[in-house]
Amino acid sequence: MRDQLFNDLVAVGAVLVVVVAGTIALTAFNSPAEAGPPSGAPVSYLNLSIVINNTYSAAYGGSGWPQYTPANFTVPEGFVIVTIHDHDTPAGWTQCTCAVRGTVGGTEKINGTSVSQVNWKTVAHTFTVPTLGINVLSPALSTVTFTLYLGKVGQFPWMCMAPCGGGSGGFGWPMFAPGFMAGTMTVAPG
Ligand SMILES: [Cu+2]
Repeated sequence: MRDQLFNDLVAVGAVLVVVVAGTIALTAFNSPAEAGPPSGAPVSYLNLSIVINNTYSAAYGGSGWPQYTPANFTVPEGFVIVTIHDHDTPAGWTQCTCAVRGTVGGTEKINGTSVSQVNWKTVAHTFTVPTLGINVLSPALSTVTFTLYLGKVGQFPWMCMAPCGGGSGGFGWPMFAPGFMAGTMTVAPG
């Protein structure tokens, strides 16, 4: 009887240790300090710019339209550190939930400061890959960096979800236009 009670207590203790250790491990993984790739891991780099393309202003009645350059690109599997140089102004996107998703650590750095949530008033564009659960917010006139872990090869469409186009509410061209606010990220074997 007494031995059974002792064994039960040991079992309960073991479960508690596992739960506490797991919580500590998860907390460590989510902390901004762990937002980059592990030290020593192979890393690739991807540089994107969001520029104002004036070529299309006459045809579409605007004073230049924002364009991701490049919009179609290839990166190897594994850890990729992405930089976005955003040269545009805010989109005025009041409906933005503005939560960073799908990056290593669930964060992005805006001009060197790590955040998991972004002020909607600053947001000009997003880099969103629905099939990979990636959502990064790009504030106006900023430099954004974040780390992705890409675990499978293939072609993954990305798009900008901020209303950065013309038309009512800003959801007109070039929103979702391939080569401007949409494209394909190809993940090649590492
Ligand atoms: Cu956009």
